[in-house]
Amino acid sequence: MSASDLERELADLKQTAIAAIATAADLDRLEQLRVQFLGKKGQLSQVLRGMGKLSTDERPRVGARANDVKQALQTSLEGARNNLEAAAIAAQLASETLDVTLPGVGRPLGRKHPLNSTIDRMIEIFIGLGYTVAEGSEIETDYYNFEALNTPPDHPARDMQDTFYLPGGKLLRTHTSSVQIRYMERHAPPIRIAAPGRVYRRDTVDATHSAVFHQLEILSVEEGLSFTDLRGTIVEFLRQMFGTELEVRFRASYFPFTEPSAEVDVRWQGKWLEVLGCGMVDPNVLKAVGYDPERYTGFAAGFGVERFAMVLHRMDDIRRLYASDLRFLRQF
Ligand code: 2NL
Repeated sequence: MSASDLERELADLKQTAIAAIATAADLDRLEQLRVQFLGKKGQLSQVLRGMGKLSTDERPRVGARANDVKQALQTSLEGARNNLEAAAIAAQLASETLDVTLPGVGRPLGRKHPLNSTIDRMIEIFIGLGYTVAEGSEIETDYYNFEALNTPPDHPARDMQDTFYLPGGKLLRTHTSSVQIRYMERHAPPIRIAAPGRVYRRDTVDATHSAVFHQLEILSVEEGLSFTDLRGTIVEFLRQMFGTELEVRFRASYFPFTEPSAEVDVRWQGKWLEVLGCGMVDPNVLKAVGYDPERYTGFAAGFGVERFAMVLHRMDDIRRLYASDLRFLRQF
């Protein structure tokens, strides 16, 4: 092949290659074209192989032309690659575009159930009075629910606290006193604890009774505690709960685990309303957990959480608290 034939071939190669590169639809196709034209066995190499037969004065000229073609193709390939990459990014951006002006998906905030907010309010007050929160299992043994609380099997108070019995002698706790018994077994006096939680009674359900309800009990044991300390604690708690001007009345009562015992009423909307029971811890209870009743005295009180929630929010029926009716619950 003559030098001019080779030069024509180079010119043709340049033209076809640039046309093909310009129409490449993607990067894979572009790589194919690069191999086809510039690869080791590509078309440019083939043309260069024909240069061996040229004379020494023709060779540099044709060689320079070949280099020009090579550079033109490289420039063209690079430009095409840049364009295709930019187009790919633009396409991805377009397909993933978010319209930030669209209205969002509403995620309404929940709120505390009125029973939990009542428990929280009660606990806050007792924490302010130096109490620690203690919790425990809803499944208990007869010992921790009754016997350690001075309530042996034949005790008449068992009738009022009949509960749900489980296989293996277990039962559902009738008060959170069992948590306090377990706490005393593990801690030496002085102690001050508040035990909130769910409790159970075998009870017929009506507007003011539920077989499942909530209680908060407090217990304080140390040297020298008297009924005065109990009274001061209860009055302070009730004033923080209901208001500073509150009238409070203590009436003598009976519980198996306290002696003496009292029930407490508050003057609320013109009527005396019973809100809790309390008393000095019976020495038998202290003995059962290994405390020395000659050295230590204690007081305890039990509050019905539903009772407090109903009085504070003027609810007419305890069952509303368990019905999960948002039209009702959203009010609190
Ligand atoms: C009520 C009021 C009360 C207690 C609970 C208690 C707990 C221990 C020791 C002594 Cl560990 N007492 N709790 C005391 C008096 C009243 O609850 O109406 N209960 C049926």
